[in-house]
Amino acid sequence: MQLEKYKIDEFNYAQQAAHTRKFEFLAEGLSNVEDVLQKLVDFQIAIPSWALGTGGTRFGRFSGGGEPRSLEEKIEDVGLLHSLNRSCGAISLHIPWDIPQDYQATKSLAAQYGLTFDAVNSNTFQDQANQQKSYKFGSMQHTDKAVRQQAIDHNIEVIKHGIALGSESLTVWLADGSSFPGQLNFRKAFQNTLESLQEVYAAMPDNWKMYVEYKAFEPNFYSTTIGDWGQSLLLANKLGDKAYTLVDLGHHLPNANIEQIVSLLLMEGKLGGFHFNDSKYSDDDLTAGSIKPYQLFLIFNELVEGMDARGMNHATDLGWMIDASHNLKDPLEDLLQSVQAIMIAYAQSLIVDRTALAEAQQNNDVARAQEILQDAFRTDVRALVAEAQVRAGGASNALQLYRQLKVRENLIQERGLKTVSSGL
Ligand code: LRH
Ligand code: MN
Ligand code: MN
Repeated sequence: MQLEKYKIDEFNYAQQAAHTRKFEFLAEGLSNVEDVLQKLVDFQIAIPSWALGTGGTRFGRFSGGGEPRSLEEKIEDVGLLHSLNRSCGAISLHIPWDIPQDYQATKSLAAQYGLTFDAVNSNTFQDQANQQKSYKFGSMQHTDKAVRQQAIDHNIEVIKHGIALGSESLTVWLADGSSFPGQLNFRKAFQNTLESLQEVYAAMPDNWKMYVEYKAFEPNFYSTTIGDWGQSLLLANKLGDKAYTLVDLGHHLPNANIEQIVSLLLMEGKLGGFHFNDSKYSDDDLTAGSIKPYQLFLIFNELVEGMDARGMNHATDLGWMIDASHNLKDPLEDLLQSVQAIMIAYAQSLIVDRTALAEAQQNNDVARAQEILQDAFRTDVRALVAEAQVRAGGASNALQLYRQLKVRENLIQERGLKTVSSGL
């Protein structure tokens, strides 16, 4: 489905009076509006190719219809999202769920929609049909060198796909671990993982980054070999300058202080990227900002503070991605909501009075420090985000326009009601 620009312009025109009123009221109270707007325009969040179809749980899956049936249709879906909000200009592929057949054609299709290829993701947590060795007892940690080699070769293959598409990073998430005490020698598992990663690292071009993603538990329930940011950082440090820790918001034990983790990883120059989602219990993969919006804001507050302190470019120096799953909602609607929640948290963190906050911290003025943060968090910045997206060529309310244009109904017409997208 093509989304013509005039439809966005017509929509914005109809909304203009109401939007301008809200924006001007908000802008009046801010000292750095133009700077914030430019940062919001520049900020892009990658969409994972596996989040475009209905996910599921191990108990069931209820397809919503009109799901993308191919990589081309996935690119088309991300293109739709990007033309609506101008904030998701990249797609992230999971191999072998999505294998490009013709690199040039895939690249030029993406370019038509203004999309680039973000991190490529390897998959050694499932056995594929034509696979020689099984990952049942792990991949890079495995006791059998042949299994480890298979995992290494797969990752090198993924890098090759990425190079051909113009990606510049590899995300490695391993399901490796153990489900029962005694099953694993922790030290050997870690050493095997390190050695395997070293071989993959050596195959990466110099301008590439490796993101080492950690996760506390699942699918293993006793130990995970890269289970927390300490284990990931240890690996990243041993691997070298091109290796970083990747934070997925759903991968922590309950009540973890993720904003503090972010701050220290930034301090060490070892924060690589993000997988955004939200959760009530653990890796629920819910819409970003839907359960704990204050936490999302506090994380962005540390990101902005830490990146500014190191002179980093917010838009380009870290990898930003959504990693979510949709069991109930239309995946495209859900992704629009996630992007918006991320943009709102980012905008709020950009309007924090940093000088006043530093002063309050220096003076141990706890109440004042809290007020400063909550002032920003309680500011309704939606018109600011909308203004940035309109300036970038998007709609002032992407979700509303998505519904108005009956995008899902059109996709069902085109693709059918019973479609199944590859992924989780
Ligand atoms: C693991 C994870 C990881 C995978 C994705 C499908 O829970 O977050 O990033 O690649 O989900
Ligand atoms: Mn993830
Ligand atoms: Mn996850």
